Amino acid sequence: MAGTSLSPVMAPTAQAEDGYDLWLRYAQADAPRSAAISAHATAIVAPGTGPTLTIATQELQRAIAGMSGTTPALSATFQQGALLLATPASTPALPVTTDGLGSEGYAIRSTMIDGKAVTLIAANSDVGLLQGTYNWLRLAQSGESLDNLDIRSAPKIGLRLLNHWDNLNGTVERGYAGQSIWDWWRLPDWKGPRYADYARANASIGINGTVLNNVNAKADSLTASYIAKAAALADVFRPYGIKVYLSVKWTAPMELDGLKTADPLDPQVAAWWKAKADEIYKAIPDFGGFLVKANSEGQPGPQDYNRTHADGANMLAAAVKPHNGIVMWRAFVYAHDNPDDRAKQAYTDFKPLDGKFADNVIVQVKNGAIDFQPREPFHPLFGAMPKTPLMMEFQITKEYLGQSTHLTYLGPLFEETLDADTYARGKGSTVSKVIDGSLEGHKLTGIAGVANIGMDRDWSGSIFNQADWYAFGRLAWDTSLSADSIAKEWAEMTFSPDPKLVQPVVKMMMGSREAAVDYMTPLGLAHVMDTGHHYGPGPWVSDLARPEWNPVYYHKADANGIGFDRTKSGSDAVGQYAPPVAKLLASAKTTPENELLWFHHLPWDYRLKSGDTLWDGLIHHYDGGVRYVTDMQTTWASLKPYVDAERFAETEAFLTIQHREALWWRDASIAYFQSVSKRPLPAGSAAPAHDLDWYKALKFPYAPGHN
Ligand code: GCV
Repeated sequence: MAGTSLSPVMAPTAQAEDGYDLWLRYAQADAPRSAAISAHATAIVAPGTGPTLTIATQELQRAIAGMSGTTPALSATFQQGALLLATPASTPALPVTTDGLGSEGYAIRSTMIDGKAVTLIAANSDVGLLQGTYNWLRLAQSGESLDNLDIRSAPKIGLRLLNHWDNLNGTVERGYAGQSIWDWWRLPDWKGPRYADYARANASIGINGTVLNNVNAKADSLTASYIAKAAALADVFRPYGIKVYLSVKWTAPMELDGLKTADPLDPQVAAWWKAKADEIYKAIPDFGGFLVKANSEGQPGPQDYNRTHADGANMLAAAVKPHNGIVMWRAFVYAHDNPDDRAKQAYTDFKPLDGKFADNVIVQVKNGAIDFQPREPFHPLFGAMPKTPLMMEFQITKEYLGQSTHLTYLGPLFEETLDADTYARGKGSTVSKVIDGSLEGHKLTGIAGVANIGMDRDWSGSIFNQADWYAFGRLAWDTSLSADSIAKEWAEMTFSPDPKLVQPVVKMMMGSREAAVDYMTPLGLAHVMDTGHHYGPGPWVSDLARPEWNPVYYHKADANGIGFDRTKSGSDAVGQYAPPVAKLLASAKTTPENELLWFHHLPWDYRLKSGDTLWDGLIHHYDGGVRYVTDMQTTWASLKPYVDAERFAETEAFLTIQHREALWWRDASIAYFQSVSKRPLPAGSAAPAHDLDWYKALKFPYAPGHN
């Protein structure tokens, strides 16, 4: 019944604000909000006590207790103000239809039942009820009205996955939040509490699958012992509606069982994978399927046997098909012996394979054609393979965007790509419509984010990096959400709904990625990061074995100008886009200025829209990026009264690092480009603090995340 006092088991623990609770803090609300929450949750009525429903009801009790101080009881009967969870099976005469909600969607409605005003959360499944529960809690936490609710929500994208680049030895490739959270060594016997907390956080934002291991995979993850470990995790995640998937190494049949070949058309190879799939499904009946990085950056693959990516994917697809499994085949490929523009190679390899993939294969494409740069134009494969389901791969971990310490909110980056118009079927053919299947009528749909999660107490390496995980999940569930509204609800839940805090926080978040673009890679520059670890600037690097590993390959700066000519007079990468897009990109004048040097090599005197020369404009962007970080420092300092001491201090310290490093980026980049352009700095722009050799001499052999 309402008003039951807080049981010791459910009491929020008195712990430091170390970020462990993410956006699920359920801190005590102010009096009006607390009263509203109590009044709308006088009791909880749920249709059973299965594991998923138990998670939902315990989450409600814990949250409501935390926010209002009272724990609503579980009740079998309706009462005024109850929260009612129901499916058509549990409550045949539901006052709301669940048609169209699928197996994960939900409806929330304020309604009357038996003459009592209640809040109904309805869905077709327990997982849908859990999703509806999290939505209601989002409203309660962020201070939204709980009256007159009438919400319907169902995801358009089927596979909403995290990709962990976690290695079996506990390290994380491109991980900046500590060691892997998978304790492979002590699994399957020891399933620490963090696994359920991980599943809970993911479920709360609608993520429904996780690829446990690095795409640079070890064959060992397919041995019986590692399958048992993956199965143990699957058991923890299942009630949260989360499936597990594995990355596989192409040569696993050779490495594990001594087969002479990994040729996908060899019957023994196919039989090996079929037997392996059967073995996995015996241990994990709802196993999701395989993710494959093949013939990319030294990984083996079907091309080693003169077979195509489709040959490889289809062979694996046949192995998992009897179990309803899928194969996610990555299109992140570029070859050491291919002299063509790296940005063109994935399209060149995959476009001819359109229509050749089995129906349980989905091709996983990075948001841009190079590699998760601070800004990339959308990948030309989106819209170019109408007969093939394509899924998006975003990078949540910030390999190229300041790693753990820079505050660079990725919501705008995700949104920009999802909203980009491919023109594949005329205006309005957005990337979102490609990946949600609506453009070409595909049923198999997906989106993946390379996780930023590790053993750090705050999970993601910083409080603000949590927002990137959050934004990924929310956009995966509903690509029509705005980065701005997501930042707002994240800030409300992570800190407090007080507008005096939320408005400035959202403002600084929303401009922060653009600021990083400005101090790292303005005007469409890309991949000027230092070698290997990708931490900090290295635009001068020109001595690596493969041309496309060198930053000079990407910016092509010389005494006359800068930029990569990808028009017809250059690599003609623009020709890979649909004609209306290609036409715009063919001319510097019609190319969006923030992608200018991605597509064009231009003289230093080229006039930007601002009236600046390209050289002066470049410097002004570097200056603007640093200035933004200074402004974020000022804003954050003003928020001290509204933030707990721990999280305030961490963010303050990280902004100090970011400021120092933004300046380093600016100064090192200017020192280098000036050594090439020989031009004076525009009036008002300070000279770099050191000479170029000083920046070149900086080395970071122990920077994290680099295998
Ligand atoms: C997992 C980039 C990263 C690599 C990563 C690769 C990929 O090259 O630097 O660490 O490898 O992308 O996406 O496969």
